[in-house]
Amino acid sequence: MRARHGLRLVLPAVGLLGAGIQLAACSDGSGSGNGADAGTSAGGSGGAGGSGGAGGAAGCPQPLTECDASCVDTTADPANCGSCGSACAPDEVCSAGKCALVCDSGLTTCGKKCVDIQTDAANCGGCGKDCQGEPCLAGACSAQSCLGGGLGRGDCGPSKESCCKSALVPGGEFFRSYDGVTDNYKYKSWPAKLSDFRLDVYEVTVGRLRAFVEAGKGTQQSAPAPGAGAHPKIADSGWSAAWDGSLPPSTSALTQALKQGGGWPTWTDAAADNERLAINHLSWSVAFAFCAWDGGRLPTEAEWNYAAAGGGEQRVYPWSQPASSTDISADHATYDCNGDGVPGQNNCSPADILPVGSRSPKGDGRWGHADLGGGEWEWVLDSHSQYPVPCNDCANLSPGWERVMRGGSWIGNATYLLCSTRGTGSPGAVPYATGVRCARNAP
Ligand SMILES: [Ca+2]
Ligand SMILES: [Ca+2]
Repeated sequence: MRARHGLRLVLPAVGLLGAGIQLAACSDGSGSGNGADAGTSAGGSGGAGGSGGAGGAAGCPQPLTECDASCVDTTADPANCGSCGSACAPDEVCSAGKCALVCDSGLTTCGKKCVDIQTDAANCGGCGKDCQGEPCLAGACSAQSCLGGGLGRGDCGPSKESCCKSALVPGGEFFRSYDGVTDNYKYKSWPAKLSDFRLDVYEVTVGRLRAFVEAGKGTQQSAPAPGAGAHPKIADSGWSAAWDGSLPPSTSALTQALKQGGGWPTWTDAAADNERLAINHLSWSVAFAFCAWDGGRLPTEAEWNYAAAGGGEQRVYPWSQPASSTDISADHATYDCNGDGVPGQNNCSPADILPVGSRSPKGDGRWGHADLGGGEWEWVLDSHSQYPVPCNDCANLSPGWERVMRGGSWIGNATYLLCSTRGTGSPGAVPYATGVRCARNAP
């Protein structure tokens, strides 16, 4: 509650009007400090704590190099071979950063480029086989956590597809925490502009997190490299070495944390019946480390809100059609302990936690994302404070605040599932109805 009290002190008047201060009790059941606060921190003027994005000034994502305002691969681009402007002769290729008549051993000639088809996402397993935003690992398009498929990795949703499937979210403009219809969210106070990005269709499953745990990740010894998991257009948004200590000291401590608390953890020490359930009891730090390891990153709060609201459609719920529809039922989402068909706060049990995508396609968002409303709360990158204004690919990275989670959960009521609702928790906590969904950079 410390953050909220501090927050109330800095809220500008427009925030009070727009958000209609509503300090919801932590009745969602997702753990201490995890109550959705329904926009309490949505500030209006970008005062203390705001940290806008750099808006494209942060350069090219690794390993690309900026040459004449374009991002190029200087190891393979015959027009910029080894360095910007170093063009190869017409009959030469660019192999490992050097002009040559033939590609080096181990590389494949794709057009005029020498590429490693084991790892090149535009030529994965063969020339022209584009991974459409997924990484290329061992010649196959797949995020790390779904490599090889199997339970909770290759069998998600109604069509039993890759649990790592991601969908493109076309950039645009919208208003954060606005739907024009529901209480607290009728004011266009917080505009935002976003670039294209990709967002995983499903919440991270137990099966996917198991791949992470089995790889020895998520501990202090295996902390992400500084800068890992950064948003490509937001400076200093990657992992900080200062956070290493917030990770569990060992794998056994990590798995113990996944099981602690008063709720119903989905993690099991051995792969069993839960692999397709969303992982919960997840700390923000482990969620960040997971997404970075998986070739992605945490979505920013603006990105998450944008995907849920259908961008400029400003949907009330992710599935709302028309956008102003307040229709919600057990067909759309798991919430209010309805997963076993018997809803209500007196009827909650582990049977109410269903596999990811169980309410698809009826509950999907505009771009096909499942469980944006309900399922588990989802951590995002941002600190929980005022919304940054202006917001061009922005995130609030202020240290010392709690972190934001969005979307409500299987146990909470419908209010928490509104696209506009914000929740919060301290980064080291393991709130028992909170997991994560990873974002990825657009190709
Ligand atoms: Ca129930
Ligand atoms: Ca969710």
